[in-house]
Amino acid sequence: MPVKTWNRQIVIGDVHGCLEELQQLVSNLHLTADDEVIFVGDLIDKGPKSAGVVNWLGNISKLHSVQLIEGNHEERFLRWYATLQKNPEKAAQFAPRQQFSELLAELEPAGIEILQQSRLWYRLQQHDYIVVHAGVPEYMQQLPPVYPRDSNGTAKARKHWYQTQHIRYINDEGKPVCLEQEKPDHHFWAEGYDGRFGVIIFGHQVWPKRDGPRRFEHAIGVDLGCVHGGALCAWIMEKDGRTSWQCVDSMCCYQPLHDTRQIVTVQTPSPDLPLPAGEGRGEG
Ligand SMILES: [Mn+2]
Repeated sequence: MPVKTWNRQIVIGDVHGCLEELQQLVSNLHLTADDEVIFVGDLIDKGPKSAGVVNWLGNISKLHSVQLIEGNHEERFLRWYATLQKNPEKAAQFAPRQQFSELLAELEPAGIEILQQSRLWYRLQQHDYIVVHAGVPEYMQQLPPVYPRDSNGTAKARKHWYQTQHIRYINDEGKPVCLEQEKPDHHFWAEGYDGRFGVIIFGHQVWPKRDGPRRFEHAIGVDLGCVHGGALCAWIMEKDGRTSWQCVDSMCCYQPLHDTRQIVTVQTPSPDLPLPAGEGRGEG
């Protein structure tokens, strides 16, 4: 089957239940049948309307081409949901099972369906870009299978799957470190990424909204912390390779960012890095 030539491919950052902001952003984008929208993952949790976001997406995916990357929050929910169907007793031991039950009760079939179709990564076929939720560690030589539940076979594939959904900092041995255990000599994964899989568009890590999407040499972070009072960001790739971005400011801070380490100061200043050809600033 020939690959469709998209007029625009649009990557939207972590929504975390911010339905009104999402609807405003998508309305501002004036989507046509020649646009494809890719969600970087973490549609749910933290914010006010997780089920509303998923149901709304389930519905617009009937009108538009929508791809959903599985974030760590979707992964947790889908793991609970799969367990619930096979072994309800075991599912009852999951941590926020009450929250998951409430979400499930509100989800429409189209919403569950779109969550179950989510994938680990997506390649923008016309361009050398891929979208993942969190990133890739330096040691990873090959991307894991596109559909995470195909990774059941090997422990290595499962580890790689987990890393693409969780990675933030890397130690001097090139190994990912947990959120609570960073030290000053650890670096953010995208600082050392050599572009082996193409330019990576990622979410998961919150960047200050005033600067727009955070650029690295071979990666761009698009989570501007909407649920934390920042902005919801759309990064846009045009057919001819030009890029831009648009944002909608958060209507309120639904969840304060207690852990200031989640807004990181990366030592490498991004303005010194070469921008991809034709890179342009969008409206803020
Ligand atoms: Mn995340």
